[in-house]
Amino acid sequence: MSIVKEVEQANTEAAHSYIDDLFETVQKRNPGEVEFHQAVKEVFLSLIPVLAQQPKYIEHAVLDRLVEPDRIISFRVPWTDDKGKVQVNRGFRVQFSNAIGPYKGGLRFHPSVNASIIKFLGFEQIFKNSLTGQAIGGGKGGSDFDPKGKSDLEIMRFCQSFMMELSKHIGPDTDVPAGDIGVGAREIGYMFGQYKKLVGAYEAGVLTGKGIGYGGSLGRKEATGYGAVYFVEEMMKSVGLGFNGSTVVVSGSGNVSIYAIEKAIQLGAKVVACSDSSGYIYHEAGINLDTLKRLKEVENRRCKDYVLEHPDAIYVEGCSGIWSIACDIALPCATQNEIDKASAELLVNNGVKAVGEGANMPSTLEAIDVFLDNKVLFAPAKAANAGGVSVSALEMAQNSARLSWTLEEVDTKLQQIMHNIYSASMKASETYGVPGNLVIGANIAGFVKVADAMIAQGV
Ligand code: NDP
Ligand code: 2IT
Repeated sequence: MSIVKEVEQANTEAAHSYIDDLFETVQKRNPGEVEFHQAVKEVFLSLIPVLAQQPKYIEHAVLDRLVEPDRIISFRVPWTDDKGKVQVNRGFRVQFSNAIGPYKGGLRFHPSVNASIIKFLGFEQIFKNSLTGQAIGGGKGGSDFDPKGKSDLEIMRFCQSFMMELSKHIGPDTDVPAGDIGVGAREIGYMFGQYKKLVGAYEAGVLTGKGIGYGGSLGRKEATGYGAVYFVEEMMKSVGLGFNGSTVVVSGSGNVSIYAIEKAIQLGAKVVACSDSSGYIYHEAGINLDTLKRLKEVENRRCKDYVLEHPDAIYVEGCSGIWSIACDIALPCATQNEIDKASAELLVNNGVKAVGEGANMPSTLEAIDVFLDNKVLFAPAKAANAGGVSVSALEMAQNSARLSWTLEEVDTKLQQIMHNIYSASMKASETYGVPGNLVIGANIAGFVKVADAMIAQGV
């Protein structure tokens, strides 16, 4: 064994034991936070090659610092429902890292929201945002508020109360929230209105995903779904495949799913299934996007109702069965851990060629292994769904410059950003000896920029 190899081997062992010890600390310090542990574990395992080659990251305790958020804000959100009854929810904002820019990341309103969920999302956002090449740090927030079945006025009162506290911690150069599950343009509008009133100034860049008429960016609504499809298309092109002529399954039927479906159809694919948390629809002839958009974006109805208008489609109760449908491309765009090992095996056995994660952490670690072991082209969330936050950063840029770009300008920039993310992730995978492994490549490419900034800025 050459001296170089021996040094490398020793460093790899050092990296392994550093990661093992630190992961144990993370588990002890954050008991029961299983989603946060999962997100940290994936990043840690991916970083072993770079830690082995660049011991400076261990010496400067970069990861020890990164797993501890700058701060976690947790607060009471009292509001009155339409019956005049007082309701209390819990709000969160986790400001993880501002090493390369103001904290940036969405707000999620869903009954499952807790510290673990917000921390996993905030931790991943650090690396995702770095990958975009834009100057944005990592953060995330939300509430266990359940928007389902709430009236418009209840949503407004909740958003106003949520912003009463959140407003103390955010600002265009401090922390810039946006949407996520359960938070779209309506909720951002109510929160922006309240923020404006509280600070007494028109700080357009404090939130992104705003309505087009008051500082929002054209193309933000479409950005995550379109971006994911652009990314998967480029990944598939590298082996002579693509969306054209492919059969696609997309889980979820919210913001990310709808625009992933739209772009996939535009590229010549047939999208045969989508879902909500109650069940999924299978339409062999191809999902009718006009119907789906009207049901979901205008009428706020359920997937089940789609078959009333398309009797040749079928509806099945329970959302996880969607992965039993044979497809060339699977785009999980609903929520975390929606594809487990068994679902991944089903997809592989049915011949899936590519998987693109539109949602955050939709595949369990075991599911990712199944895809990689079976040579399925796999586009990890931090890379594939970064289009949303990228256009959010473009919205911030437009707000600062007090101008608005056309849809074509924004879309061209989005395509370029997704291409850059793909190239950077591929390049990192090659540099660190795992060519084509985009999980490792994306994590390393995102990490290096943040880590170098942290070292440059001192402890
Ligand atoms: P939406 O609220 O618009 O839609 C969410 C969709 O997923 C709905 O169809 C919802 O069904 C379904 N869903 C949510 N939770 C569950 C669950 N626990 N089990 C099964 N289905 C569920 O959210 P988005 O489309 O904005 O977000 C979807 C995913 O994409 C999330 O993981 C989010 O973090 C991620 N993401 C979003 C970005 C954005 O710009 N919006 C950017 C990057 C990532 P139902 O209506 O029944 O609840
Ligand atoms: O997970 C995500 O990247 C988002 N929900 C979008 C965040 C943003 O700031 O646009």
